[in-house]
Amino acid sequence: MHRERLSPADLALYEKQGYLVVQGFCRPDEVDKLYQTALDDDAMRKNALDLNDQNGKKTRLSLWFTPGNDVFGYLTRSERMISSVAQVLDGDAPVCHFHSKLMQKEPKVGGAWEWHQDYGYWYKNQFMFPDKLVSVMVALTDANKQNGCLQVIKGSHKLGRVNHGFAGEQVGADMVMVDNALKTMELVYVELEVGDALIFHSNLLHRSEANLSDRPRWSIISCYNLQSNLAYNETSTAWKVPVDVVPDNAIMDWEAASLSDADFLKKENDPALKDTGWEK
Ligand SMILES: O=C(O)CCC(=O)C(=O)O
Repeated sequence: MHRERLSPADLALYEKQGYLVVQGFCRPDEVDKLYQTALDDDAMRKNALDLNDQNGKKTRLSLWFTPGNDVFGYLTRSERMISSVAQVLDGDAPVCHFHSKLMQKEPKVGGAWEWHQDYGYWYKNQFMFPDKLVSVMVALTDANKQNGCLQVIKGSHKLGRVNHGFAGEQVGADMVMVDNALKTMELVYVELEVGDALIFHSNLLHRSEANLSDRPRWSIISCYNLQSNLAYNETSTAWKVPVDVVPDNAIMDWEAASLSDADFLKKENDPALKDTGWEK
């Protein structure tokens, strides 16, 4: 059994708001190593996909499924990560890693994300239980209003799944429901400092604006599932494989592989991406 990282108050906040910020989740030296790897690793760059927002700005991401023996694998498999995720998912099945993505929102050109719930996408993969899916965003650079930090509607995970259709080339939530939600629920700009983590429920409505600043906004978002939560329409397999947990010091102390063997998402290999506007 892992050490419990989140307090009862943290868990109560997650349950009430649909999200939780954990300050200083990663130390500065760990973030430096992760960010440098993100910049330097050829595989990460070659496997980046561009997604157009409604204004034609491009949001860039690299997405892979199986967490490996690279520094990102060590972060996503770390004891601190998996114990926190196990606490919020609150079940008796092991935690599995669905996928991770490096979000690369470049100065002036990094595009917006329309309002959506992650489960708006994952429902199409036929995952059964949205409560058993969670995302963890770790800030590799500061994220603030100027560079297009994440915005959330506090408590919106309690709405249940909202219909999603296409918004530009992205999948977006039904704006009637979003506007209704905004009449009574609070819109929060989740500003993060380097190394902070945002843990958020798969039904939390969120979006982000374009990065119009002259600073990059990079982060890694890792998504987790409980093994008992079956997906009936998902071709990747990591989502049902228990994470092989590594100690927290692996990021700094263990020898790290490159991401060249990672199973990156490729548009041409994934029928689910056909016609969705994903560009290699
Ligand atoms: O990083 C962002 O700005 C938004 C990402 C997002 O909404 C998502 O990955 O679901």
